[in-house]
Amino acid sequence: MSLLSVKDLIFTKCQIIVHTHLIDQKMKLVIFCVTLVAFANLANGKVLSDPVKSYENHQVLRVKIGSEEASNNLSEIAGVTFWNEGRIGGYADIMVAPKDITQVTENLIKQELDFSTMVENVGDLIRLEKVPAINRNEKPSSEHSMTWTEYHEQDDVESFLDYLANTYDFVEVESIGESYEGRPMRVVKVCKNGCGNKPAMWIDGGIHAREWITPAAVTWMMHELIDNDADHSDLTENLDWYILGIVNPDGYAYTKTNDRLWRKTRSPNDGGVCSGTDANRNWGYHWNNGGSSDYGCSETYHGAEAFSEVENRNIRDFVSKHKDQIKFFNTIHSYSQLVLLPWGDTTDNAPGYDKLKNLADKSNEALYAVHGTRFDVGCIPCLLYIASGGSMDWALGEAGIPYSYGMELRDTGRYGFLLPADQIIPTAEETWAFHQNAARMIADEFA
Ligand code: 0X9
Ligand code: ZN
Ligand code: ZN
Repeated sequence: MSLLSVKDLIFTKCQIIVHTHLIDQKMKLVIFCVTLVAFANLANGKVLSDPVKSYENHQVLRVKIGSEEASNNLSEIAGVTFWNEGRIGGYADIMVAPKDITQVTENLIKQELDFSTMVENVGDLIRLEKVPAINRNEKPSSEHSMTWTEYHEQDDVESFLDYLANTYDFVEVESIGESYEGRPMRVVKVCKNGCGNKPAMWIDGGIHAREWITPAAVTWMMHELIDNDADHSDLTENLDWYILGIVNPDGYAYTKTNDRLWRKTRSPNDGGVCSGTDANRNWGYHWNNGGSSDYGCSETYHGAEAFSEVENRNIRDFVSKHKDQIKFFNTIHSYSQLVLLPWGDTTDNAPGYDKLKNLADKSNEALYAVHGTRFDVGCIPCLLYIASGGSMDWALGEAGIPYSYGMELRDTGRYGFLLPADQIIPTAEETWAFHQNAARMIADEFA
């Protein structure tokens, strides 16, 4: 028996054990089992050859941000990596390596910053996230390798896109170019009687590599929209849909192979030691106007110039070509449970604010009705922080798309970017309810 099958055997056995135990025992068992699998991998030589960044015993702390001074003090403490910068009057989530915990907590106390521990060990959550959810009612398709009970690689997503295009005559897949490292970027186009004759919806996920729930939820919505078209055919009769599951495929691949918490693209920064631009600071509308960094190693590096990133240019060119048709634009992130309205660089109301807000509020009610998940609606700096060069600002300000949003999906920080796989479907269901309502309002206004 090969070592790989030893690993698979342990995994299968462990899953059976897990499912037959009480809920409060489940987490411990899962961790135990996944550790066993990790040992099997080690014996297999896998871990030895993979330069995977370890987050063993890294902690996430939630820090109260009472004032601008508190926020500045926090960002100057060495050893602090932000998961969420937070807004004044809210909370920041910071990750700290085990070697820095003592020094960071001493500093927080010295600065009189209140904090609590959100995640004891990021390594545990990374292992937990690999555990597939129990598949209750849908059997995996024989025609593609995508499911929504675990997180998948891009190849599985692409096989699903091929299946959609080959199965439905009202679905086309259009290549809009390649990523920096040459991965495909393919938009699913859902158009009955040909594209271009109706108001259109744009949805994208995965601009930030580590926000794994977003390609998962966006591809599930493709499945719901298309495979279950008969349940809500008005949505495809009255509208065209353009959907991109993974905006940043290089970063996404890198989170699978090297660093689970990578955020940026993977293009090199000239002369620098660090790679990657924050693709959500690289759009050419009020680019580099606050809340982004000149420093190539920063998580919010805005790039050498607006649209330095090929991924951004590919989307810009596609969306620009259809800008008169596209009425709704939503770029999907995680985490924090927010519906974000433009702008990112000012708290001034965007043009059409009342209508933007009304559509978001109504659609948020539909979202809430599904699983009782609470999202807040508001402008980016109103709920988070100043962030210029984001895609939704470009979509409204430059492309003139009237209903432009960003969404931050589950959760509010218990798992953060590392949402367990059994939350993929519920998250996708509520996000879909938001879009279904939004689509009907767009159709009412424009169709
Ligand atoms: O900082 C960001 O780019 C977004 N938050 S995240 O934690 N996902 O990185 C917030 C910016 C708001 N823009 C959009 N959500 N489009
Ligand atoms: Zn994001
Ligand atoms: Zn459900």
